[in-house]
Amino acid sequence: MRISSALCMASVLAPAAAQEGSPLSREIVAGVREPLPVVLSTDCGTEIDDQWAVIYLTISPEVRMLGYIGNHAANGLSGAKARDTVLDALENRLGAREHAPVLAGADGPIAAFDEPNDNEAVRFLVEQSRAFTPQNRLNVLVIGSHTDVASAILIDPSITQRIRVVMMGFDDWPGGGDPWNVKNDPAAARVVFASGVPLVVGCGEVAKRHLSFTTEEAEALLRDTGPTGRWLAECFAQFGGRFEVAGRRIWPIWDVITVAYLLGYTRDAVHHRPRIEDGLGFDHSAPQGQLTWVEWVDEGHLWPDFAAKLRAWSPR
Ligand SMILES: [Ca+2]
Repeated sequence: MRISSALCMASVLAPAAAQEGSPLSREIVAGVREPLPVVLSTDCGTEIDDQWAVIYLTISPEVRMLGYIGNHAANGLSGAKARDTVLDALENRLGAREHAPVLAGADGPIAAFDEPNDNEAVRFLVEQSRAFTPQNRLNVLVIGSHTDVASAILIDPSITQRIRVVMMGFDDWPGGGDPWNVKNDPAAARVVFASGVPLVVGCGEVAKRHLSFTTEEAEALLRDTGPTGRWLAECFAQFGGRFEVAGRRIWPIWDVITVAYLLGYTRDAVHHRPRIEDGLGFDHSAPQGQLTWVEWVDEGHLWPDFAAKLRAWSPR
């Protein structure tokens, strides 16, 4: 897990092109539903995948971005650095002149199960949530640690009636385990699990199975999508991490599993909600409600949708 975005070249403009519709976008165009309100909590700058999620959400007409929160990670990433990396993706790489607020969240984990890390991003999240209801929830996408969403829950427990959390984390079902997002603040993840807030989990195993590319595959997807897509492909090529799977050298775009769920490109199952053990495995002996687990991603339609939106994007 290393920071690589700073090595990549800047980009500014992307050409317009015809845009294909996702299942959700067709519903929105048909007036069946409104764009989905989203606040993103991200450790952008940890790796290369958060930038894909930031950009995909921002260019999707199915989504109404209300804010972006940068949060800490174990490689020394601070809330402010994550915020600045989001701003770089939005303003320098995507060329967005107007965008939702981008705030710095916590610089480290919560100190205890009942001690929030109070900061401007947490207050922002609580305030944004006030416009929502149990029937019309704000989607909080968590693609870093849980510190800021857990702190919001601790400061105002009633927020669990106004948001749902869609997170990337854990290795797999039913084992649990986690190498990064949950590990970076296990107490915060336990707060979220215990709070009863509606919860969707996209795990590492499913992301690896459905959202992985070789360098050549990423290049092929993005080469004709304009400067933003070419920058993402360049970052992917420069990033050092690769798994060897069946003779292919691949790396997953982990965090996009949350965007895939939001846009309707996944299948999922409802399970009981386990407790998180000290070693981050799942304890199934005393469930605390339910959760939704993403089991499959329709990458055959997801990635063309992303590429079409990049081609259609005009900086604004
Ligand atoms: Ca991330």
